[in-house]
Amino acid sequence: MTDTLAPFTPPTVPQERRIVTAIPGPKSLALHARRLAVVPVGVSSALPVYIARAHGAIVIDVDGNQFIDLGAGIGVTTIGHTNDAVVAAAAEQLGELTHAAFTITPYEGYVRVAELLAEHTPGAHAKKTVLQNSGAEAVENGVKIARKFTGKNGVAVLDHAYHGRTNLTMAMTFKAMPYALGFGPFAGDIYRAPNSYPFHDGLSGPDAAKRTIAYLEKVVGAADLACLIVEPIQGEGGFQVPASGYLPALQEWCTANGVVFIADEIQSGMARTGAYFASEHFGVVPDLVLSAKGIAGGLPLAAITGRAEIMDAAHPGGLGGTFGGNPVSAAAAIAVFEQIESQGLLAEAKRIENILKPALLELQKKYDVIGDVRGIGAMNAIELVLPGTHEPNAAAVASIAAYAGQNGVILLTAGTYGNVLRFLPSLAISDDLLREALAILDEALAAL
Ligand code: PLZ
Repeated sequence: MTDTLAPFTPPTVPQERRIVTAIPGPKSLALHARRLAVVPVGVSSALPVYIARAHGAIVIDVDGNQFIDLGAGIGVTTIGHTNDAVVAAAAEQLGELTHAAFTITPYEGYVRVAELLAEHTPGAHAKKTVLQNSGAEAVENGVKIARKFTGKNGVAVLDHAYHGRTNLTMAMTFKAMPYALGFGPFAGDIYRAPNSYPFHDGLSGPDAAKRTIAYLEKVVGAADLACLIVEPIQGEGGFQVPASGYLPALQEWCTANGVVFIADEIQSGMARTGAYFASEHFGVVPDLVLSAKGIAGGLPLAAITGRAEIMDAAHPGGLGGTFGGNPVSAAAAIAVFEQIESQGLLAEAKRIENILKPALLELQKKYDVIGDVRGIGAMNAIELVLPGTHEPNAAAVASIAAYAGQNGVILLTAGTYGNVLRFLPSLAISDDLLREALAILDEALAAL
């Protein structure tokens, strides 16, 4: 064993699109054949090109194809793939302390992440944070804490919500296929209420909130509700941006009725929308904020951050987990916060919106399959319809996503009806790469 580590030099990844084989290429096809023998079909891949490395906004597959990544690993590598500062912080931490189990012997990184979240989540009140490994675990723990604090059981969620794949979170997620079908029995005491979906319901924020609240009061009643959990901008469900005034009205009702108001910011948070958390755009200060995905630049980490008095409701030993707040993930998260500040990354989300939004609105004028353009910052989407209607057009979405993949652009779909294309590029994407990807989208629309 040597006592010094060789300095780690990340491989260079030119920030350009380059397709050199059929998609998938021969090496990807060979890997796919191996995978089919040992990985169950339940785990599927939208674009089965096998990725070798990535940096910034470009991923390279094993055949040497370079893709413009508009998905960022489902909104995870928000500050860019293999961000240098994240890689350096994680590499250094890996050699110092890889694991200790915070519930056995604590370490500073966990505490520092909690301090940073207290500072950057909405509201100036005293806050505390529990760290976990995945978004679904953050949701699970948010619900646990809200139940313990209120002494109540009911959990309210919204139509089109996505909260995860564990038993509780499957029950909280709207879309049964593929997330829940056949995987029951499911957790009880979950109540689903209509959301605000301006393109389809045409309701003002206050009217949509009135409908949500009336529903919750009738089907369960605030006296039995521990929490209401909302995604400020819905993710998997289709990037629904609620009408103005909707979320504040829900929050007000929660506060007046002893219901913990939880923002699932797992997809919308951590600089994605040009604010640390999307709640800020809507003027709400959630009791609990859930983060994951973008928080650690690609390493697994999730957090439940909330009002100190709510977070302290759980008794000592009531919260935890072996890996939660792992030192390497925590070091990466600290680097992510540092990068957001030092590189002014919140403004980068706005820069992306300023290119994406007008371009998508132009495409909407050109192609009548685009029913709606919506989103904030680097979290935008188009909803595809049968022309002249509000009926979902999943076939068009599938064919556009496939065309994009064939032409070197990773483009994610979403939506309860599979008829939404979402744009979640990393904040590191250049104007030129973004415009190039939009040109491919234009071609894909023309080819329909
Ligand atoms: N809440 C708002 O977006 C994860 C799911 C990908 P985990 N979304 C991507 C898939 O097909 O499994 C998500 C989310 C919101 C919770 C979650 C769950 O986060 O880290 O996937 O558990």
